[in-house]
Amino acid sequence: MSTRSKTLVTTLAAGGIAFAAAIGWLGFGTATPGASLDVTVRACGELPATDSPYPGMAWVPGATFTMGAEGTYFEEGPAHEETVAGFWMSTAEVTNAEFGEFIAATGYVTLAERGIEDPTTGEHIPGSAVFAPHVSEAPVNPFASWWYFMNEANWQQPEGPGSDIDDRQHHPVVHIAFEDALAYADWKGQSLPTEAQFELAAQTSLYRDADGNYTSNTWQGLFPFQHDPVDGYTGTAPVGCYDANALGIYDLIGNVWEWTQTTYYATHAFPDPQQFPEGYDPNQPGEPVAVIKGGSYLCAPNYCMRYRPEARQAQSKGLGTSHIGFRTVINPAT
Ligand SMILES: [Ca+2]
Ligand SMILES: [Ca+2]
Repeated sequence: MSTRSKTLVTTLAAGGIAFAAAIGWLGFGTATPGASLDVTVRACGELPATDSPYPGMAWVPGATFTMGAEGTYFEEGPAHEETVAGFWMSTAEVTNAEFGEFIAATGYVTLAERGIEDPTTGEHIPGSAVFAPHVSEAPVNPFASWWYFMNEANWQQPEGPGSDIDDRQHHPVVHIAFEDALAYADWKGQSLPTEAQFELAAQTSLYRDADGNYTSNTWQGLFPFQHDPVDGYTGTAPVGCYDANALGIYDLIGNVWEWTQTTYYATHAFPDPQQFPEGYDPNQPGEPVAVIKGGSYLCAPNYCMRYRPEARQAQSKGLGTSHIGFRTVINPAT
């Protein structure tokens, strides 16, 4: 363990509730998470132009649909009727190139670069959560033993110092905290999707097609030990590598999880959300949490079947990771 990581562990042990809740479930150390990433066997072209007044955006017609599901994961229930007005949605996840334009225009510094504040000491610790695949089949912590807080990991060096995005300009940007995604959306004059908007837009997005072909970037093999690049990628893929859905929108399922603006509660029928205005996740009570949607390249049938439109997960607003990105929407004036 590096000196800096030892410092971080010590700091965490003495830290306040919010800081501990934000990253307390992470491991620490000098993992080499980039070792198995980016086995590229699939060629990806430029995304086709959209028939839209907004470049790169597709129209999602308003609808009343069944949101949520029952019988898979508790937090997806209850299934219920939801009505969403029509809106424009980016056909792709925000890429490193696009996020770089935002940074160049504004000088914005992401939360991972500024660092997570330890409320006890006031120290800001730059870094983010990085996935590090396990190398043995020894029993593992069912929640998080493959996640590490990597000092100085951020969107420009996704696996920490020494890594870069030179060859990933068209990959989705990662290590984006909730406030970073909001800042980008504001700069564009757009919004983050709500959970209901995302779920409606993803109704025809598939994990595999009727013939069994992979139509999104997920994990094949036994998570987290064995990762076979059957779908072409073991890390993030450039946006738009897989089939668009019926609306012409890519990667709503898989590649990276995506932030929504919706506050997370542990069920669609949470009894008293007003009591928890910052959301409630029983795995990290007290931590402000938002809903992320769509699953990622780390979702496998044996562990996380969240490559489905109704799947949802809580994410600490104050922490990006190496498998969470976002896209934006435009809501027509009503
Ligand atoms: Ca994959
Ligand atoms: Ca996605």
